[in-house]
Amino acid sequence: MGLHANEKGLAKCLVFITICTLLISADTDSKVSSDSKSCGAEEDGEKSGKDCGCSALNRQKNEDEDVGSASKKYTAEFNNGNQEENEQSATNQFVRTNQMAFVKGGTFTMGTDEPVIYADGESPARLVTLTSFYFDAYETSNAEFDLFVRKTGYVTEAEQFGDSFVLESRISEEVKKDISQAVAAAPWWLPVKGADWRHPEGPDTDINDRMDHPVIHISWNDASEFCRWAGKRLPTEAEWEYAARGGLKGRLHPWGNKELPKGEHRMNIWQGEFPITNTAEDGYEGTCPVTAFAPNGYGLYNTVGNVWEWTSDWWTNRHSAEPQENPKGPDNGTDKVKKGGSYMCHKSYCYRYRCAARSQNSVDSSAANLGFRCAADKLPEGVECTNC
Ligand SMILES: [Ca+2]
Ligand SMILES: [Ca+2]
Repeated sequence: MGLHANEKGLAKCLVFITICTLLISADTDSKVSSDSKSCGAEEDGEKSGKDCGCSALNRQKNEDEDVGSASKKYTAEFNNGNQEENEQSATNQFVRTNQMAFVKGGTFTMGTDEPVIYADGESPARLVTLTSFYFDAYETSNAEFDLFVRKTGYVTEAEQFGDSFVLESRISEEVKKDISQAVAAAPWWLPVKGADWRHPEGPDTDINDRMDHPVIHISWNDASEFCRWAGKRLPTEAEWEYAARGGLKGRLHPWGNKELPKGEHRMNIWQGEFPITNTAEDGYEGTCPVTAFAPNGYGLYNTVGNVWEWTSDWWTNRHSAEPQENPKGPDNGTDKVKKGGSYMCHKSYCYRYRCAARSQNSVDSSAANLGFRCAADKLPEGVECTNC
């Protein structure tokens, strides 16, 4: 029961009006209000500090739910030890993308003294010294996550909660008509029942033709569990940023300062008017294969853009300007830091596809633009090093 062209136009107008209304009304919310103030701190008066809803997707706390308990993390089948059949059926038809690059330690300037989104804690610039580490060359793909699930029976938090956030324009009309709530500060996000890593836009979608795309709808807890299984760990924020900078000093992006060097797209972000039109000039409306676009100086693909990537650090937006060695973030907190921005980022709403940019979510949050990659102190057995 599709909408006619005129109705579609009307629907778009209504969506836009609703968004404007909600954005204005969201100013009464203290969090959004403080973010909005950051817009005033921008040098060029662009709208880039508007909250894109990046951090608005935290799950509501429900004391009655015990989703995170260990017994629920793995299917009953696996809890009962019946895993042989699943391991045998593990698919080998996809080229493994679990390679890691050796990132030689050193001292770099983390953050920036020219923050674009001040409230995110992008400043101050501080000298950080890191020990050498290994870093996944690619975002974790659906194929890699599928292997993990087949071998362990792991059940993600989105599957346990029964829903996850999806961009409104990517949801089918059929699924959309059953959704009544939205995120006040970011109404283009809708909670979709049955959306999870296997069903990225809801129960009527699948990943069959996206096995080489990054796995999405992955919570911080899920990502940590995967990395541990792979003999790896999540990177610290400092490691992520050092790796993403690829050896360049003080640049906006992993390749330099220009968003389109020589007119060439170097990452998967949003072109057009967010969230109404997505022209996909970079070739991708949603996620792209983890191998797409040129790598940075350290041989790392899609650090900025494509999907946000979890780090191990708890969130704070206050940092000391003093030099630090192997910083790991605050001892505790409510949210974890994510880096890199995603295919939904546009300069007008979410100018966060910069090395120094950052955002946060709670550990059980998941969304259609949130993934991860792992780091390691030692190269795990069976993992190829791309530059050793
Ligand atoms: Ca794109
Ligand atoms: Ca990324």
